[in-house]
Amino acid sequence: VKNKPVAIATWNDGVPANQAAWQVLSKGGRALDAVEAGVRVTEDSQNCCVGLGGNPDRDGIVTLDACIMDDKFNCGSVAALERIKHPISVARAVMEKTPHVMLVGEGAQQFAVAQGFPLEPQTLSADAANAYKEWLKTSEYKPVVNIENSGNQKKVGPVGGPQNHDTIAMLAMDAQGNLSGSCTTSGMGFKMRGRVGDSPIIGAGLYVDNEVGAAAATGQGEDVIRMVGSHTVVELMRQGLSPKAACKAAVERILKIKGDKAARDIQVGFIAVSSEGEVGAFALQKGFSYAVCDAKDQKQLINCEYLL
Ligand code: SD4
Repeated sequence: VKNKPVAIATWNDGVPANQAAWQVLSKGGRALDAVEAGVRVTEDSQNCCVGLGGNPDRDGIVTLDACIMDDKFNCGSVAALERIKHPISVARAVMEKTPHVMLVGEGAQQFAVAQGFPLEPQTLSADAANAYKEWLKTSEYKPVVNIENSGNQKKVGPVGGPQNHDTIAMLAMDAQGNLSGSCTTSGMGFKMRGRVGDSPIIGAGLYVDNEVGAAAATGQGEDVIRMVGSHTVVELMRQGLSPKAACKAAVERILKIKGDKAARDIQVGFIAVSSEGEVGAFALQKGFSYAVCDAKDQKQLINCEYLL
């Protein structure tokens, strides 16, 4: 018997996001609608590191990445999108209303505006403005391991932003047993202008194969891209691994590629759900939390197991 409906999302922000997803899932709605509605909550919250409230690039401009994938291999993505509040919904519009999978930069913004998304002012949230001011003192790009213990948000990071991660990824299975996933981020703070991470890359930040399962990533995007993280997790599940074991094996691969020493400077976390509705996750380092929501309990927040 499948455990459905179910939603799993990254970090502490996954809890309120899951609850918005649950509004859709508990009424028999589609997983696709649930994962969009869920992460829109996080994109909306100005004091969080996702969406327009997130940290800017090193030129002081917030650029957003997002992608979405449904149960039929339909997918849509935007990268380096500026001044649009809900990149996840633009990604969905790319999926549903264009012949393409991915739009970037100016073209993505043009498309969003043509679709009726309001163009927001180019400003920084108070937290991001402070963080940027601090960062300018050294202007050193040095990402720090993402940490967020449940119930105890540590103010760590290159510049002490409100939380030192900037992504939410969500996977859901609906009452029909279909899977979908979403991922949205402002990317690594103080990145080079034009830098795109794993989050909007189908296969890296997110992958869904309805017959096998779905996976998503958070953490150092460059290291997720080079081993095509989320697709790797799904393929490991296809070989029979449980969601947690598949996430762990993918993290082990990152450790092998990076080597012991360099791996200590990064964080990567994967979440996964199987086609049976079993959920699991694994992280490289301590401090990754994820949220699970099902009929039993809609507010589970779990400190993820880790390798190092
Ligand atoms: C990126 N994967 O842009 C994102 C960052 C992230 O929590 O997940 N932060 O590389």
